[in-house]
Amino acid sequence: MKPEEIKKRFEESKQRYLEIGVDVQKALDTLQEIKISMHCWQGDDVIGFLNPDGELSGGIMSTGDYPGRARTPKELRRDLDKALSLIPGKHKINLHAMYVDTDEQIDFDEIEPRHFQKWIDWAKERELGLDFNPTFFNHKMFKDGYTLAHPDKTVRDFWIEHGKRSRKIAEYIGKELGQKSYNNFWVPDGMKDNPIDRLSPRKRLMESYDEIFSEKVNLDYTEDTLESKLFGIGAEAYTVGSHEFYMGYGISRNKTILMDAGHYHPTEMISNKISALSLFNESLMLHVSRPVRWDSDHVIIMDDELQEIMKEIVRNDLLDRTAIGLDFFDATINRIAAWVVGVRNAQKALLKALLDPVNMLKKAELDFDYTKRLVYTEEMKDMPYSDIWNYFCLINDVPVGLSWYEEVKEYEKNVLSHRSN
Ligand code: RNT
Ligand code: ZN
Repeated sequence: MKPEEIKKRFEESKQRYLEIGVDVQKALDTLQEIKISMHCWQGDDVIGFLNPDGELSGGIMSTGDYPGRARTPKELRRDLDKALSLIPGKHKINLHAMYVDTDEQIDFDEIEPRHFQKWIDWAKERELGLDFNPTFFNHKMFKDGYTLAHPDKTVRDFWIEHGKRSRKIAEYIGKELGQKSYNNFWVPDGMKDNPIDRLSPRKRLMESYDEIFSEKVNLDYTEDTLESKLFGIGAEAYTVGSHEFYMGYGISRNKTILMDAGHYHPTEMISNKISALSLFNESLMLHVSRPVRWDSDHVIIMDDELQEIMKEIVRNDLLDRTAIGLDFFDATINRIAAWVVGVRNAQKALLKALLDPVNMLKKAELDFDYTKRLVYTEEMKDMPYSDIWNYFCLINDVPVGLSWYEEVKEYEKNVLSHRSN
């Protein structure tokens, strides 16, 4: 489509939204400000650079052998640059401790801000934010299914030190980049079969966290978040850090709770949890993911739950209090396409939510006019949001429609296909 055509369609569609009381310009201005935290681990199948020959452990699994996996920080940054050039707006990259960029031989209990300086310089140059995660997997000290909840103090202490250091790094990143670096704690600890003692590991996990968080960090620069889970491969019967554990921990310790869309029972939706949590937590972080029958971390598509999540954030006025991160890893498709589809979908779902006549719908509901609520929400599904989206891409100088895919194919031909995995 030519730019004139895109603009013409935009003007026409804008008019249609106006007729039902929706201010399209306001929606676009809001969307422009929303940062998505794009997870770096889609680019290399969650392997990292600290222990690149190790096995992926901790109950997470990336399947597929599509060529072109990034094998070095340089390759990963190049791939991220490519993906970001096809996504409208300014965003954040979500790093894990295992993505260290250094020639020094270091372990998780030795990491320091300087080991991430190259990432920080790269982000600074591009005005990107960086979020962070301590890595509690892919390592020999992930022992007997445990990290912070291990019965052996030596194991716990190793990971406690790692957790403490990760907070210093996130604080440094936030200060350097002038935007807050969310630091997310997720541990895989659990048991394959039914435990006798469910309580003691949870008590140990709680005490390990208390120790990690006993050191002060500057909250202008970083914020700790805590991610729960229902089960993982090898921890099918029991996960120490369950939802209730983290709800209790987060609320009693004033820590931010992170909800991953794949970490609940199959019919349990995080969209229905956001409003309740928002009453008790100052802020909230999400890992927007797509479970297919289990926590499979598929690329997010424009399904009902993605739209419902974004609607909840928009309708409840939670944009300023919700950090939106993505979490999926598919190694059966082009990894850059996976990022682009995922981030663009997150943005499109947000745009759709922003283009709803929310005030009118809220009023209809308060008036018990559920007929009107149903009629309008169904009609909204036929509204031409894609004309607004295309215009948003145009003014952000990124490819409109399918043309981004051509660029990814070019990149695959020229760059990715020359990598041996
Ligand atoms: C695992 C969690 C966690 C990880 C990343 C790599 O089940 O979802 O968020 O995916 O930390
Ligand atoms: Zn997650």
